[in-house]
Amino acid sequence: MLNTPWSDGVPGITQLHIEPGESFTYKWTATQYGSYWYHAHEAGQLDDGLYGHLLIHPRQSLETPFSLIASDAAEERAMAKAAKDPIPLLLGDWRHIVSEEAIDITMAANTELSCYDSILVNGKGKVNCWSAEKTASLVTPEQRQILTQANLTDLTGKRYVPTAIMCHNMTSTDNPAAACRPRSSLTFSATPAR
Ligand SMILES: [Cu+2]
Repeated sequence: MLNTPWSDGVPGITQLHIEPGESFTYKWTATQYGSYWYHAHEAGQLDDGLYGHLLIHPRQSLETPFSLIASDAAEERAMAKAAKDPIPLLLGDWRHIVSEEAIDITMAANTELSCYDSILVNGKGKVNCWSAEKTASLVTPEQRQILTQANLTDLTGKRYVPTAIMCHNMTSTDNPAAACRPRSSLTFSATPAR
């Protein structure tokens, strides 16, 4: 983003928000070519799917190094074609709730919601929701023992150890209620990128 930081897309820092119904054209001089991704920097919009693949082609005149590693002309042509028309592979994770709901759950639970429902490959994925019975049938004897100690019978629907147990194990005072009491905290949403 050399000399064009206002197209780096951080609302409130390098540009104004793009309001609903508005559009904004990003213009910058690309100094590197290759495969990149674009993504939102506003609250949970990335979580909600605002990202995609961005391909910057090299100059036509740029010499490629393929001849140095190809064993014949056909292989060199194949490499040139792959560089020119790559097939993007974009992996993402996806929650079946919108980011605002995830933030509400995080605030209510006082712990980050680390649960995702699907893995997406180029925006497509599969939903595989196990029944409570199937989840229960997969609890190991070791997990069963931990659950029993806390007077519980099952892992959560997403095969998590229930919070009550985690709180119990976090305290040395053997007082789960004390370990789990709400603490005042500053919560903000951060989006990992790059
Ligand atoms: Cu970013």
